[in-house]
Amino acid sequence: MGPARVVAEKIRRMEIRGAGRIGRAVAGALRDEALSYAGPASGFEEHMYRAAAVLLDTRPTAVSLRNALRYVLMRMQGDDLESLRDSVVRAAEEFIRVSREAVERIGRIGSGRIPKGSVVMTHCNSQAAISVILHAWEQGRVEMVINTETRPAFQGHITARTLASKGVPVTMIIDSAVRYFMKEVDVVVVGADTVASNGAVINKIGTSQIALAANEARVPFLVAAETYKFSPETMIGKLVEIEERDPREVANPEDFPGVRIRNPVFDATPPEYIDAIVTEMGVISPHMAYDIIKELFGSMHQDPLAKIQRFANH
Ligand code: RI2
Repeated sequence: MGPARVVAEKIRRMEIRGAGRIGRAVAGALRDEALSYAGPASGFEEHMYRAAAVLLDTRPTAVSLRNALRYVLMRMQGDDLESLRDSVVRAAEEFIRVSREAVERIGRIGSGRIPKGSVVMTHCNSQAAISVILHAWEQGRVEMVINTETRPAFQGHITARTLASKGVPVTMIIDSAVRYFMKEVDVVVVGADTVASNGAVINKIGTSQIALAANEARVPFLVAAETYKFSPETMIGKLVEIEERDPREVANPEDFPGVRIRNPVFDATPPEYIDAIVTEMGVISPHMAYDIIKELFGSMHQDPLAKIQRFANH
């Protein structure tokens, strides 16, 4: 099995998860495919598009996956095998480096938005949100973090352990206790899988309910998102597909005869409920999402995704 298939399987099984990690893993898989390719130069581009198609078909919601593929394949160029391969390796490594730096920068920028002595609520497991919280913690701004366990995959457990290992006081709650605790919260910080051009944020299921509860209690709601989580597709009216995973992640259907179990894993929080999105380029209002996408993707002459999809369909 080639590197792309191995990584695709891990992403599908959620062994590799989290929008940023998925993007970096995808870029790394393309780099490894390029390095292990042993055919003629004339077959290199097709080989890379086929590898990208294998990766594309894993998780549909997080645009970081598609933007990582775009980033690398847009930069694929050369007259011979060596230069083609070099261009892919260079682009993939650049994406990985830029992505890591973005998470760090978001932490530094976002921490300024956490008032001193804050109780911070977070949901699921977001490296970008954790970066904000840890930078704020180092600056003495965080009194406590309340985090949700995040059913059904319990990624909140990772968040709780990560924060506790850094000495941050953490209280873990069940997802449905969010409104009960909101009166104790000063600010909510969550991550994003995709930011749509209208400023809506698609993140782990339950995020929109937290935003509603925060709005009701007048608690600021911040999203930490690298700019490669902004979706160019949504500029032309495409809706973000919400992944629905195996119901057995929720409960064993055999224990519930006659019951349909559903497991959507993301939801959309409308821009009206979001106070700010912290990106590595700065803090923006969700209503500026369109401008960011236009700036980043407006000059894209040909979207490599269309070509990847052709290989995915064959
Ligand atoms: P970072 C995760 O999705 C969560 O929804 C999280 O908020 C988001 O990705 C962003 O995570 P999943 O892959 O990129 O766990 O900030 O379904 O780490």
